[in-house]
Amino acid sequence: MSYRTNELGYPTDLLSSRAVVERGNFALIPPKGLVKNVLPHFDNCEMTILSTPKLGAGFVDYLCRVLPNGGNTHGFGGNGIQTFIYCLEGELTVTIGEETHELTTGGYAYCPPTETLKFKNNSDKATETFLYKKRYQEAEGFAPYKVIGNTNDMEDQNYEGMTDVGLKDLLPTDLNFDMNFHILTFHTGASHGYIETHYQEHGALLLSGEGMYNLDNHWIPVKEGDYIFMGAYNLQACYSVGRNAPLSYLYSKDCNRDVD
Ligand code: UGY
Ligand code: MN
Repeated sequence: MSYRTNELGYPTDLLSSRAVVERGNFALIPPKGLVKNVLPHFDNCEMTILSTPKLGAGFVDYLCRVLPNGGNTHGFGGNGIQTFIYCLEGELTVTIGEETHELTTGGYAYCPPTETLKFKNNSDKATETFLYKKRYQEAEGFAPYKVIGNTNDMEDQNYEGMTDVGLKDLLPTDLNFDMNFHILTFHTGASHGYIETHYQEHGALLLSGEGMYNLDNHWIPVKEGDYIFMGAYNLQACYSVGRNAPLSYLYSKDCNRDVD
């Protein structure tokens, strides 16, 4: 059985869920309610679809558990679709164009819209990944390029002058890119300085910790493993209660482009 039961055999998670879905505005999706999907060309991969245009997002996020020998060797993205993969845990061999790269935990690869992203798990354990795709918004004179990195090798920068909030930019901040991935880390008691209200969208995966997130003026408890979609103009801010770890999340943000 893949769900928890009480002593009478009754499913304990049937009576309530922390999930909140306000289409086009925001969604909090805790791990309990997620389901696995089978998708073409993702062989031996357990796929979970998160944000999609049906929710109001201009991008698609997924969780992808790559079983040993599994992967996507056909190619994900391309033809105007840029892609990104983040290795949450484990090892993965990624190929973009002619070149191959080994990702370990914290490693990531950005694949420009002119190429496809291929990956394979050559290890003997499952590899947990987070995947993203979005149509690239062209701007004359600019073109994005492949980026490979590992967040464990990167220093936190002070976020908006706060010493207890750290920021990592995973992609270059130049105009060749129409989006970026970041990691924000709030130490115990730290918070945003104000409630953001902006046009840009986010898909955020909580990597560690716990806290309270203001989503459109609903203060919602959140913790490691939760996924949050924040649509355009969704009011947003959080603070960390960080009893065991800082509140840290990986998130995407569109940037550097005028409105169509
Ligand atoms: O970059 C951002 O907009 C980010 N500070 N938003 C967020 O954390 N909800
Ligand atoms: Mn924001």
